[in-house]
Amino acid sequence: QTADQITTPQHSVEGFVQDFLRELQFGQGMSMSRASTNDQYLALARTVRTHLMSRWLRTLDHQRDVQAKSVAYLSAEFLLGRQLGNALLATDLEEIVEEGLASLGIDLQRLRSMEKEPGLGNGGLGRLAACFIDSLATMNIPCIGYGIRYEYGIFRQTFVDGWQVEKPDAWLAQGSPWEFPHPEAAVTIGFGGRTEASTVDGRLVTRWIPDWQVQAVPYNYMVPGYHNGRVNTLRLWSAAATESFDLSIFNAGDYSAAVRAQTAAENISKVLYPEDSTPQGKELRLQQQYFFAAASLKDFLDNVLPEGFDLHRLDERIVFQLNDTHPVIAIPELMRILLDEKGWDWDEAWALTQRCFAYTCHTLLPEALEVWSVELLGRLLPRHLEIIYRINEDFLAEVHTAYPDDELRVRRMSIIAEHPERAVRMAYLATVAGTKVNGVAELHSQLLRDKVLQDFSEYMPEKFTNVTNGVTPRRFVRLANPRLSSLITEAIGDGWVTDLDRLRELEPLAEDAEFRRRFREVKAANKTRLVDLLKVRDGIEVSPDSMLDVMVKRLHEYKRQTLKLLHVVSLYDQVRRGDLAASDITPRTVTFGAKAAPGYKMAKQTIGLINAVGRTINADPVLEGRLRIAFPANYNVTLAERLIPAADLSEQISLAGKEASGTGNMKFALNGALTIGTDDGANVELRQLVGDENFFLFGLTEPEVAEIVEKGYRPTSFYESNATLRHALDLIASGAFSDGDRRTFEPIVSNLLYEDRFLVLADFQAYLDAQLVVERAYADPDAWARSAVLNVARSGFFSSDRSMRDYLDRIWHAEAAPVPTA
Ligand code: 26W
Repeated sequence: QTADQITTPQHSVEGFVQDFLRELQFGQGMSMSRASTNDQYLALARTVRTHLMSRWLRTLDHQRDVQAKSVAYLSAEFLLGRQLGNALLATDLEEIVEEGLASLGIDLQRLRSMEKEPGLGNGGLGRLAACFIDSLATMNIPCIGYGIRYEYGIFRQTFVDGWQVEKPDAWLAQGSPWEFPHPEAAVTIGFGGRTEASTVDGRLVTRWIPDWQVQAVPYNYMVPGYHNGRVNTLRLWSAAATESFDLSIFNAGDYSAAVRAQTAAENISKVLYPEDSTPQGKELRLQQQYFFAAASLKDFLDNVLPEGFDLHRLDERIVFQLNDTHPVIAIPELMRILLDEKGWDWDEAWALTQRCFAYTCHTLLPEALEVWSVELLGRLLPRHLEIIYRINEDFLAEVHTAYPDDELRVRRMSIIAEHPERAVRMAYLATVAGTKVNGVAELHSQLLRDKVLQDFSEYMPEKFTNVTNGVTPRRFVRLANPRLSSLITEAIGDGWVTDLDRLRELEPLAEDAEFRRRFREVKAANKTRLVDLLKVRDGIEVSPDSMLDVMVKRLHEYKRQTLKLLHVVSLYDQVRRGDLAASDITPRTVTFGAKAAPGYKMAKQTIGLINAVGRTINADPVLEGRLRIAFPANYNVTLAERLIPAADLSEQISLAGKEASGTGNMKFALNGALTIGTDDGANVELRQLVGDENFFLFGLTEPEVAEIVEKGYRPTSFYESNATLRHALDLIASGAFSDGDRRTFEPIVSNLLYEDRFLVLADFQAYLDAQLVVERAYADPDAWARSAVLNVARSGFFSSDRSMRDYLDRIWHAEAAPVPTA
């Protein structure tokens, strides 16, 4: 039976109600009267997904028929967010479903709130992957996302006495209607063991004999394009014990050992590593990386490519995009397949491999660049280590020829680091093997070329390029901000949802008083919606009449949540001292959302401090109605979708030269918040687009930072010369926020005073000054609204559709393949 013969469900209220009731009874096994809200949600999800199914099958058939080039996006993280809303949007079912459910006395919003978001990512990198696959589907580009189906995603954050306590995220526990397991399509992945060289017909052949294996079971997810009939696939791998492995032990009579082996195998996809930017070098993490990289390659070569396909032309059919270094082990894996399994010679295999991969770097922090010790890599993947050695040997010989008198340079460029231990530099491997290396914002790409990978960019400048990040307007405007979406659509039509540059057409409306009034109404309504949510979700009371000042992102020193906090503490301190009348403070709610990596001490301390300051300030009657801190726990995609549309002020205050891009910055601007920010990451491009007068810039520039650090930075000099700063720091040190206990936050204070790697103290005064400019601007709500409208109108560049266009033009060279509608 072909996809065309499959009947599509009816796109009508009556049809939907029938399908829903059928799912509830025959799928879920529940009558209307006995069904729980979760039963109803599951039945709804299954009903909605049937609408995507025929498109999915048709997409697959079409792919097989036209054989267009595909993009394989390899990523250890896909931070998808909830699926239901997106599926309703893609299928244009929102209104039908809302009406149909209402006729049964069911509230759609209530069912939506049942969905646990798949938190299969840490932050920016994982969310970017999710935005990219959304855009590719919407742009009709054949793409398959490959990753890991973690049984536990990013931990659920709770606060106990203001300190972060992590709880497991059992996102699969209540059923997962959006995934399709395919145990019959599992592939076997080997680990450990040894290699064996022999001569066959006068040729040297090497074989890898692994000593243990696991099964990789694919789980498919639908990635629907917006209103275009395409549904791409996201394939996430889950680990399971191999049958033969179990059986051998079982036959030996040790049943318990067999079960233990099963558990060991399943550990590989058990949990997402919650470290963001600080690789731990853990063996299990390398297992995860090889597990999904190898399964994905094998899947593509054996199952996606048509039978009998000539592998020499592989690069005409696929490009493997490496999302940071996590999947880079796929490079020696492809070499191994071509050399050891297909019998190619080295040059042939290497030439092809170099055409099939491209690498995106997402960081600038030297400590975030992943290395794997030779000892570990050799133990877990002995054949891959041999291949990496050979790649390095050939490459260094080439470099030596190019720079015969520069032995130092040759050593610097080695894929194998010698100190502090012998280790493989994954970023170097990716750079040497890939067609292209890209940074994620103009400044970041420049710094990659000039600093992090300088030797490489000098040797092969043509490989280096930039693709500035973007975010999907479907989820982050259309779904998250229905009121703003309606206002925009009313003004310029709905074409902006897939062509975000058209937001430019709003520019003249910034001068239209009536439009500004309605824009402010939208913002106010979004705030009220958020205030209601925070009350129910966290028991936090927020005034809808204050400026909503928002800093949401992972907790990291370079992002400088402490700078934001010092601003709040100094306002509080000035009021306490009588230097500032509380009535002169612009009413603000400073809202934080941030998870700290569980092992990151300083970050967890900072969370404790934010909550402690919040407890004190929020209880102070003098500041009532003037200054509040809100710190809802467990910031995630779902909360972001509510918070961002309500924000007035977006905090993007990383130390210049440290934030590769940022993507939250884009989401806020598109939802009409103004940004206070440093000249860092994509802020640079944002400010150029929206105009200096609509952006609150402050702080050192990257070259200034480099110079200060070069000369020797002394944070105490700022402490000594700035009384406001001194008072704020002293107040924290005095125990004012820790029941008089001076030790509680001592590590934060001494870190700032004696180390301050990210120049918080150096930028403090500039930040305070900029906040005064913010207050003056906010005092004129109509002028503020004009700037906010201009931010929306001029940020269309930050659509991930545009990012995809750039990747297609500069790196992938793939084309749209529209799926014919039935
Ligand atoms: C544990 C090792 C490790 C190392 C780096 C884990 C995760 C990383 C990521 C590269 C960190 C990350 O998410 N980087 C962010 O990527 C976003 C998307 O490009 C950028 O917008 C952020 O600026 C960057 O910090």
